[in-house]
Amino acid sequence: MEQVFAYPAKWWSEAVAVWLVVAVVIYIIVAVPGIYFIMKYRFKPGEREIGDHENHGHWGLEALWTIVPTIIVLVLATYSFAVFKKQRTAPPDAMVIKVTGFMWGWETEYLDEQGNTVKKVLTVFNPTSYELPEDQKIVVPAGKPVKALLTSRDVIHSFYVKPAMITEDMVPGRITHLWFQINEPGEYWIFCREFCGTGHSHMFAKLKVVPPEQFAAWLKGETNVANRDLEEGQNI
Ligand SMILES: [Cu+2]
Repeated sequence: MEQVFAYPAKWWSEAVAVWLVVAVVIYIIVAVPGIYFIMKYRFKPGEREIGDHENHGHWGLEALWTIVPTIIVLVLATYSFAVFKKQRTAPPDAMVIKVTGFMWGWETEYLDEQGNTVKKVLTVFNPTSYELPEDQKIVVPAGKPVKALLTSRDVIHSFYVKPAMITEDMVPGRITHLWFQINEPGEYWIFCREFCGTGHSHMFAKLKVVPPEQFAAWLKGETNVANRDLEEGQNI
């Protein structure tokens, strides 16, 4: 079976491929005869001048080029709406986090089923580096859907999970949401995707995707690699 790297990235990539193929095929069908007809029927003095001939159209052709594009539009619209619904609706077993953006950083809360915060990660502003200490990384389990509730403390930010190809505005006073799933453990970028002031270019976070057992241990605080690293870092 094909190994899927991330959702909804997979569906976006498929949708782009579908639209691209349809667009290129239509372009060729329209442009090639178009160029041919421009050449063949171009104006030549004494030939095919006004009044030379009369054309009453062709009902079959008219019907064909009305019905076929209508079908294409309906198919694309239905397919695209299905993709939209899938990427918008988090699977029921999704783990929930809440991310609050601020000038300039992120506060990530891990919520239990009752909506209580069980762990918090604060990613603070660093204008001089694109590295992050371990305990400022947003940790999530690999192969599990994650629903992120989003808001902001000041201006509008945007939470962009690069490997999952998904972004959503963080608006003060409002909770927006997105969901993603990354199947391959690793470290990935998160960026703010809405210009939010002079620190915007350093408003990033790292998404650390780990195997589920490792995530469970991290959440319980059994292996808080994070704090240990920070202490070591502070000693340097
Ligand atoms: Cu921002």
